[in-house]
Amino acid sequence: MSGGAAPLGRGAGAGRRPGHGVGVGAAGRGRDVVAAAGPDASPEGGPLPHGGPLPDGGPLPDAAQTRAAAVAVLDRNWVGTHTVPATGLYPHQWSWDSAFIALGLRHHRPLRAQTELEHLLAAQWADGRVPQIVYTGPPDGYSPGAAFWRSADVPGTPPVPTAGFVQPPVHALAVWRVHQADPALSARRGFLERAYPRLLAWHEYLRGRRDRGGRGLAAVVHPWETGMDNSPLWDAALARVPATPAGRVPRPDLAHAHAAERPTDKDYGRYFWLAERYRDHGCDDRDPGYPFLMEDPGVNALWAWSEEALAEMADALGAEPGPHRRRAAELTASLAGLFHPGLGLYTARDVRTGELVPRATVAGLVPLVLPAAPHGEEVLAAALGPRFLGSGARLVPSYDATAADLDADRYWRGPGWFNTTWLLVQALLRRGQRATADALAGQMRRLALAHGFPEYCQPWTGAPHGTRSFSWTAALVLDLVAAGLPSGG
Ligand code: 9WN
Repeated sequence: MSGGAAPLGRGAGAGRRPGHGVGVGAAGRGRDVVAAAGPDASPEGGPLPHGGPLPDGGPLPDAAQTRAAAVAVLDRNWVGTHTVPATGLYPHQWSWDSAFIALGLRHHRPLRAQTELEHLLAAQWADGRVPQIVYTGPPDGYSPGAAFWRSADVPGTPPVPTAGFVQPPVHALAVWRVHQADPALSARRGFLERAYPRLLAWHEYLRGRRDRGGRGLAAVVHPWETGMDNSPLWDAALARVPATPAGRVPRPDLAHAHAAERPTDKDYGRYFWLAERYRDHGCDDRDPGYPFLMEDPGVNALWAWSEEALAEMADALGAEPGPHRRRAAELTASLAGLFHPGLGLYTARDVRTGELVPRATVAGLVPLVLPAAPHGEEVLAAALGPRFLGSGARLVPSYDATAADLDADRYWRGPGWFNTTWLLVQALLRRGQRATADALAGQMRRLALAHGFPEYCQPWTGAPHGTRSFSWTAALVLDLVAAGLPSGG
């Protein structure tokens, strides 16, 4: 085990690398003591065997104590109709956050879980899109806010102000699991009956308006739509996008999180330019000159998984499940087009150039949630190998541990997130990899409780980053505890 500090000789915050087997007991050593490794270094012991253990994380905190702490976060962030991701940094309702939050809330307060999803779905646009953000908090609490989007000016928008973009379609999965948590309550309230047609329209929007590449996959029009804002997957495409000058881009986020952990001003200038262009074209997806169109493996895999959930719902409602099963299978098969043979995992395709982006990110592992994903064994090996868990990470790194431009502290360019780690736990369970799923679930529970449910962590030291009391961290930990993960916990 390496334990000493090793300066990296690059810019502060850039390129921090995992040490050999850093993991257990490394939490608390601090963010500057991660050992350096050369660009070609691979962690001691190489890739984990399938089902092999992650570093032992020490004793597991008590389940009842964990549950109580997670519930306290969710109760604090509940605002009567939905849960904010975090007070301060994210004071409105976010789309995929609410789906993850509902997955945890269902164990604690099923009525609240239903209400959470209903509040989001009530903000659906007439064209079927479920918006990235429903603005309900203070007008100047987040940027871009309701005044930026002026959604009321667009025909077919709901009475409540929303963003024009969307986020990954994990909602049908959430609705189905929330229903299953309390079918009697769901039946009494007509929860499933009311949600199902909205989910159909949502998936129809993706199919009808977003298959911009003609390959049967949805394209995103902004990094925010993937939920993985500053992932290295977007760098090359963003480089073609003009930037709104920094003076016109408010950054209230920097009052709540350290600038070294958030996207840069340069990124934000381009995010705003794209958002302004999209808004100024009436949020119409047919803008022919729009410069950013990407097929993301995470978004499309979650869509396929949600399509499977729609089939279950159709069955329960006496509707026809067959079309959903077919679409789930077609979507899953279409993911083959995003497989990068050199990296051995999925990546994004730039619809404008037709090229696959040669970067290994956690989005490329998300299709593992689909048992029939093409190249599944290879991608599983990548997940367990030196770029990800085989690096000794405690949460799945958001970016390739062996990449020269890894930044272990900055948002989606290295840190481990609890939702993507939870997704990998689900994938491992669906693939019979119980031991590894247990080990990851244990790390999630330890880090969440030790650090007050952080937004994300340095994956090798476990040092917490971003905001604290983050709702989906609490909700997904609650889900693990309810599912008895890790085994015997
Ligand atoms: C932009 C709310 C959201 C998450 C995203 C995460 C972050 C927003 C931001 O916070 O994105 O949507 O301001 O950075 O990247 O996944 O949904 O928690």
